[in-house]
Amino acid sequence: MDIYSRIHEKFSQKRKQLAVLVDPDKHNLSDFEPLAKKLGSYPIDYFLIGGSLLSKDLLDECLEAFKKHTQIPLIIFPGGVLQVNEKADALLFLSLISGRNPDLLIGKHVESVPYILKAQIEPIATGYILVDGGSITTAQYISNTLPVPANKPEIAALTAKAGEMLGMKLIYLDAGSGALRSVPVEMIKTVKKWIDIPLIVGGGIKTTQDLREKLEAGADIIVIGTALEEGIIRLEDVVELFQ
Ligand code: 1GP
Repeated sequence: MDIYSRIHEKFSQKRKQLAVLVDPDKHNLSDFEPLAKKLGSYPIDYFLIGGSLLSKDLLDECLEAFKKHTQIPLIIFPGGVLQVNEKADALLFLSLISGRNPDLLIGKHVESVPYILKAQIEPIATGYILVDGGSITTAQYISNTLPVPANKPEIAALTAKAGEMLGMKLIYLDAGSGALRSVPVEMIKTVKKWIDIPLIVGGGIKTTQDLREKLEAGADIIVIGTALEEGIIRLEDVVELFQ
């Protein structure tokens, strides 16, 4: 079964899904094997691997270790064309629909086609909406776009609906990695009312209480990275919310 079918099947069954973000840039080469073994022992639905800016060129080694030590699907969360890699199972084919940067709406996609075909990985069309999380994140800076203001849920909802109408298969509301404030519950509830496709929420989630509120508000898939990496939240407590 392809990865999107798997996502959609669980979504149809109203089962909440957990994706753990692994940013290769935040680790050293020797970290990957033990990290993959450790994380791979938990009931995680997907690994999202990538980042807005990779300064160390360790994506390939990271994917290699996770592929070797886990059965959990590996989905690339790309910051650019160079992050297409055949060791992954799928790739979020992100269109930054909250922004007005044509390169991130279609330009990079055109450039990446030969690499995706060669790598034979599944592109999953995703409407990516950056939400203001209280500070400028790497994603905002690198994408050179304005995020949706946190107190404007209706902008996020219409943007998400437009993405769905354009044929996108997922909507991702992201406050950006390490955001000061996560996506507001009110915005999740509003977006959820407007769309019929799975909703991913991530960025700045630091407590299980916050995570639970996101799930209750309507998030179908939660992405968490920084709080796990920094030991602010325990993976044991996170996975419990998805059982
Ligand atoms: C970032 O949504 C992801 O794009 C995860 O964010 O690292 O803040 O958990 P965190």
